[in-house]
Amino acid sequence: MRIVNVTLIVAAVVLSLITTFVSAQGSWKVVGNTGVAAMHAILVAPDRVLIIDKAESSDATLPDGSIGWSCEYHLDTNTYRVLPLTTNTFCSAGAFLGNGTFMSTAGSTPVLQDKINAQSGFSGIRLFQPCQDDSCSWTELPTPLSSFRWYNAMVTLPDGRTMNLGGSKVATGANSAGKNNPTYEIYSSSGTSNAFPIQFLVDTLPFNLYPCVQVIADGFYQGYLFIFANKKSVIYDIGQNQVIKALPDIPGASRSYPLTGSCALLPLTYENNYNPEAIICGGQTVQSYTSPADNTCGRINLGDQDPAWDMDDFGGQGRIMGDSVALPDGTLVFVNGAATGIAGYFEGGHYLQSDPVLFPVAYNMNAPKGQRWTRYAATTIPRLYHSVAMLIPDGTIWVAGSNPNPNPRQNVQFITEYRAEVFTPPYIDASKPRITITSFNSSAINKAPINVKYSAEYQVTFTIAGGQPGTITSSLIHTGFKTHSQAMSMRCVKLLVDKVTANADGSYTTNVWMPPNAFVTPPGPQYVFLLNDGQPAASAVHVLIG
Ligand SMILES: *[C@@H]1O[C@H](CO)[C@@H](O)[C@H](O)[C@H]1NC(C)=O
Ligand SMILES: *[C@@H]1O[C@H](CO)[C@@H](O)[C@H](O)[C@H]1NC(C)=O
Ligand SMILES: [Cu+2]
Repeated sequence: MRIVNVTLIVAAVVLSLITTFVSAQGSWKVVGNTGVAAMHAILVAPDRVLIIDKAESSDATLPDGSIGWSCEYHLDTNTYRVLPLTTNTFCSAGAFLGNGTFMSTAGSTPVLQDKINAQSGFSGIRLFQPCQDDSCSWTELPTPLSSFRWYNAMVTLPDGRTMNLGGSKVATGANSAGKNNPTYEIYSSSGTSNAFPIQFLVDTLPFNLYPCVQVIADGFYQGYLFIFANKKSVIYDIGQNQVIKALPDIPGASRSYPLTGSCALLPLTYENNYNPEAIICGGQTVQSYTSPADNTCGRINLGDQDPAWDMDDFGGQGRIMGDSVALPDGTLVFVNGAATGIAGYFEGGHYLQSDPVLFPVAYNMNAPKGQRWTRYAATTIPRLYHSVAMLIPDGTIWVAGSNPNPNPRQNVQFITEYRAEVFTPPYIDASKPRITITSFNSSAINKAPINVKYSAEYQVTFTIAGGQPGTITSSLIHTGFKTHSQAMSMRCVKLLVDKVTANADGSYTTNVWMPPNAFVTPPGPQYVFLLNDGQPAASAVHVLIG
């Protein structure tokens, strides 16, 4: 028995050394400190991430000595600026309005403690108008949501309004009929509209918090919404407030809080007329802190009249609370999360999740099944409940957060994590020349967004140090509002690129075509990436489409 064990251990060690060697792709670096725990985050300028925590203690102090629970993290200097708020943003949602103003909604109970004075955020609406200096701050609206929401979802709609979906009326470990808020509401410039009932959020109890909602780009159901929670999904018409089609249940685990999987739209491309496909990965079968996480993904083609789930594994590793990140080369990376347990805070003397999964996996949607996954290099920092990850304009992935402690803690197994890291995927290769975009349709590249229109063509000029351009590709990306393993409004659209011409000054010019309409990607701030032989340019161009 003992000999067998030793043999097994030796074999396991050798195997893991081989795996590490073969799979060491990409690299990790700790870059700074986020000030507040990064429970929610969104890119608001090429060099700025807006971070929203809940009202809780931290080192992020405002000039008056009080503690703030939101800040703007500066990617260029890796420093942060604390932003005052007056309502509790605990487990809230966010989306850009089509005009470029960011909107945060919902939250939780008042928090009144030393240096913190947070009012109830359950029906809060907060606006943030991004800026390029340090002048912008939150505006909290006097006219709130029509009802209380916690763990709600938001999405930017094709007409530029934002939709708010579901949630519970109180904070809870799992939803129930008495706590549920099975409604949605749409914010218009004249204030919030009424809430409409949605039976789907009754049918998906108790695991329907942070539902997934995506605008369908093209095909049979163009312009309708794909809404997913628990194991169920529907194609929904918010114009008529009705289900257009009920889709089959996803096989295997439940996928919504606290059995949290990750839901994303796969990259769209002009090459197949923006055929929309969604993917949902990981989750949990039982609401238990000792249960192994699910190692499956379901992919569904929403371009079909009868969409059906196509199952695959999740890169060989069960994972709960993974964060999805759409890269400009069309791969989808999943990072963060745990191999055991469920989402939630430390309770009853134990963490609700354990066995952090430290390596990202990349999904290539165009590879044959069985060859779609690549395992990337691991970090050393666990990123459990309440962590985030997002693509930033230099093509790397910014990773922050992790706080499974109801009150921030440092001397525990899974600390409240303030360190921000950057993961550099292997497509950034220091041995290959990298391109730098120098102008966009004759405008200099600024931090402020350049206005672009659907269906229009734009000139992009770039330089390339010590090399010739190879195959130039481009994509338009909304990097998403990231929270609780959700990537709200995240979108990646591969753009048509014309041939490259060499200029007399040694630079090069090509033209990129914006997508045809707001179903392919709703209006708002996004980034145009340009890639040379699959390697993204030194920085993407900030645009406001629509
Ligand atoms: C965008 O629209 C919202 C809602 O009407 C408004 O409050 C905000 O000021 C607008 N932002 C800009 C930049 O016009
Ligand atoms: C691109 O810039 C030119 C002038 O530099 C302008 O005439 C043209 O309208 C712009 N294209 C678009 C689609 O805005
Ligand atoms: Cu939460």
